[in-house]
Amino acid sequence: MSNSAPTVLIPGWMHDHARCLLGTHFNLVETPDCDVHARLPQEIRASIRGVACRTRIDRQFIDALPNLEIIASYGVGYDAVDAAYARSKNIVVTNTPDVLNEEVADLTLGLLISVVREIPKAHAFVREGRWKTSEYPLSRLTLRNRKVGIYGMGRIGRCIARRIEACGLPIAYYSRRPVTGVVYDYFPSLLELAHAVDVLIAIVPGNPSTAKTVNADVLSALGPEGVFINVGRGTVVDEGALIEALRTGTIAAAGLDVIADEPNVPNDMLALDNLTILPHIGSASVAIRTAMADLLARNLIAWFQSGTAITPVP
Ligand code: A2R
Repeated sequence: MSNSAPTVLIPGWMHDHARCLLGTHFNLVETPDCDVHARLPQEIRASIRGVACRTRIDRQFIDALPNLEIIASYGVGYDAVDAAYARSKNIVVTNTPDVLNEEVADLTLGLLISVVREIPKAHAFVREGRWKTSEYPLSRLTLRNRKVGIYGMGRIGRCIARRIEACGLPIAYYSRRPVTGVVYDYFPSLLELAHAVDVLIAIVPGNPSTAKTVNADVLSALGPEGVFINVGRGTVVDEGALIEALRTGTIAAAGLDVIADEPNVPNDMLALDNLTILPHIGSASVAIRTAMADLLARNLIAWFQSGTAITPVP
């Protein structure tokens, strides 16, 4: 790489496809973590104009890089990046939206059906050789005659809704404002939505405005036949309230692809028979993670070629 190429820092893990693509356009500096103050001398820090990351990026990190122009974050959720502080310093933040919409929606439908029809338990039943001696018990729950509420009718929420429509189920949603062109019933609060449905799917970003919004009141409104699915961010849920609701039958069952403190699953969650937990695999296929890596790298390339990023966050 020529000396005149911009320098891009990769703090911590990065997808190999992104690293290869970035290596053909930029001088790369790699560190094992975000402690750039301790890891890099001042002249190297001053040379860094871009960051490609999947780690927490806080004020201290941003302040350590005086000539930083762009932070390209891997994933659609960018709650790990202090985007407001970056904006205040005229640093662009990009994420990787859209390329993962259908993949996350596929996983959501799979998780919903798994929870309701007990697919993981039925699989374990066969594996354990129990089919030879007994029939698997009928599932207490069914998807039939349910109404599905979607908390967050954004890019992924709309892809989930299309799949729910194909299941023949009515849909309602809550976001802070009705979405133009979306025909499903709109509710102006999460609590009202929860009262009106018996499946609630959360697909909102993790940030202070959504923190612990799925709380005891919302779960109680969902009701004893209620099923809760979370494929957005774990911070959206009051996990203590969810555990209690599942333990006491306030709701019937839940499926989580995300928890608040990944990968540390609370023991109280693991003990619940009516909770299915996945290890945050919504977008986790080889093809889609490569597409996300590609978009991350193309954001940095576009920025340094034209001064405009492809997918800056709002
Ligand atoms: O409220 P709006 O009109 O901004 O609608 C967005 C909604 N949303 C909220 N709804 C209620 N209360 C809030 N405090 C709130 N904050 C955001 O979530 C919009 O309908 C939806 C987010 O849609 P998108 O920005 O298109 O995100 P996308 O690509 O669907 O991904 C959603 C999240 C990511 O942020 C990751 O955390 C996860 O899924 O992968």
